[in-house]
Amino acid sequence: MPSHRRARTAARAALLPLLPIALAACAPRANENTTASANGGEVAPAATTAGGAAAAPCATPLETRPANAPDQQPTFPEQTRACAVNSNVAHDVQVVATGLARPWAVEPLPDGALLVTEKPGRLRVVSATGQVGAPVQGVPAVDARGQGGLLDVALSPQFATDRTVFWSFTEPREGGNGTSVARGVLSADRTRLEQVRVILQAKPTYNGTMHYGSRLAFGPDGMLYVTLGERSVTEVRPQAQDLGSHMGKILRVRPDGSVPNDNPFVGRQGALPEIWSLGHRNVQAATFDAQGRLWAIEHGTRGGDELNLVQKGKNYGWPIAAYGIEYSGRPIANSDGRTQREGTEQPVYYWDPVIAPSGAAWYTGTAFPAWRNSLFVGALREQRLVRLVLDGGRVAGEEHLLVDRKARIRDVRQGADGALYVVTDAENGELWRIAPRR
Ligand SMILES: [Ca+2]
Repeated sequence: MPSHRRARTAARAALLPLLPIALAACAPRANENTTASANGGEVAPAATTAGGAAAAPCATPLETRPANAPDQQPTFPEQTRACAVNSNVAHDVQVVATGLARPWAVEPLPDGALLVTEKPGRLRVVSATGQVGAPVQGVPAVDARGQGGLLDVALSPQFATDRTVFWSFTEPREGGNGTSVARGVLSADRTRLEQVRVILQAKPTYNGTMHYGSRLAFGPDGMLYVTLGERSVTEVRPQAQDLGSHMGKILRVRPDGSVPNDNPFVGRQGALPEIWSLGHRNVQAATFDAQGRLWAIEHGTRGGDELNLVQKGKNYGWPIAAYGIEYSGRPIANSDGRTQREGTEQPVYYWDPVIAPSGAAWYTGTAFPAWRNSLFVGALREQRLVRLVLDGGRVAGEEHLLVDRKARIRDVRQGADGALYVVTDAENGELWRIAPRR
């Protein structure tokens, strides 16, 4: 958005003489009682410090509530509490379908129908007019206890010709369970999956019910990226730093599950070759932008939900460097309270207080010109759809949509019609279509 960038630069230049005042107003504690700007689409200038502790990002941040972790500071000003933006986009929310059991993912099909996973283990086709089909046959059994179940679903990049579907799920195994990925061919009548086979099994098997990840995203390189969790509990979370475990990793495999030769840890003694990046907590969003870059969002502890730009072989810190505090209120056990550590990457953005992010999509459609190149993120705990505006690799603005609906948003995807599709996390979950107001 060049015009937007110009406006921002001009605004920053105009405000330069006021910078000391802005800095004073931007001390993080002072933000708690300020009112977010509710009008104007402009992004206010970011405050920067001349060395020393980083300032809060913005004089009018959207988030003004007390932090979960009040003692932590961002590493750079735009890393948290972005400026409030208001796109003033008139949109309608159409309830396409109801009665979906804990829907976890929505994946638009080319003809306007949608695939929806239900966490208890069912995959359904919902027609463009909202008819919910019977469960698609051929889905292997899942362990649906706790956070487990049938999770993400993705179409093959060649779906138009190979009709192949990929899905992630909590696989019941000897001694516990684990995140696995399967593929199958959707029958022409869309009633069953054929030639089903599991192509990836995250190791090791563990006997728990939390932090499975998992989103699936195909990159422009044709590879399948799989996000995972670290199974949450203190005894296993250090495996997020262990290249001999898939826990807390993002993996990259060919569509048949085999390992590409150019993965970063191929040939390293003791390393699992599927690993693309490490040091993640529980990654439930993954989406490629128009430049082919992978963005992933993970659940943090209190005060530590993260947006990361995921790069080959990089370490994203968990649990040895992380924002947030333990649910007990203590510093994160394995990090000694450190938010930075050499050899680990900083998140592009973090939410404090947390929103509990799940599902994300870069918007590239034409139905909402004002939303082009925005990153949409579903929020469970905060029950809204978050829109992030990025500028130069930093978050320049944040807007919250669908707030009045008070629903946990589990996934968001863009349809072929340029509308956004959302599923809500509930026993009686819903599928919504967000389209321009007519
Ligand atoms: Ca991190």
